[in-house]
Amino acid sequence: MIKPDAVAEGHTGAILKMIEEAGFRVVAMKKTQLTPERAGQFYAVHKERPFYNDLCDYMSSGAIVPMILEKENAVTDFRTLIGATNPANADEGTIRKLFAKSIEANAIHGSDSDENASIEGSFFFASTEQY
Ligand code: DGI
Repeated sequence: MIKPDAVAEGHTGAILKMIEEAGFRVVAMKKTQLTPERAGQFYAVHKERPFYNDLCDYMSSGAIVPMILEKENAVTDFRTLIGATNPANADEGTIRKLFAKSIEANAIHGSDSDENASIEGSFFFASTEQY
């Protein structure tokens, strides 16, 4: 998911180019916006964290571009491509190093397991939107 800061600043195309050049196939993609309630559902795992309310406000502050991506070792390879959560710790050449503004407005989300990728894919896309 390309996050509100990166979409608002016009980085969607550049990020998509990096994703495709890294060998990922786009199975589904759209532009949409979350309500704070839906952002809260998406990040429910962080409900008890001190940054949860700010995260929900930020994630619903503008348009996002969710995608389902396919590749061998997709979860691991995508997390390598996006870099560390805090852009200050992200490796050179990663999406977060290039485009993230802060630990919260960090440009992009990637699922952390195959199981969560499936859950998060279904959160945004019907099966008839996946090709
Ligand atoms: O999987 P990640 O997005 O790399 O990281 P995560 O699942 O640990 O956290 C989800 C999001 O929550 C992260 O992209 C940005 C936000 N976040 C995580 N840790 C902090 C944070 N936001 C703030 N303000 N402070 C944090 O320590």
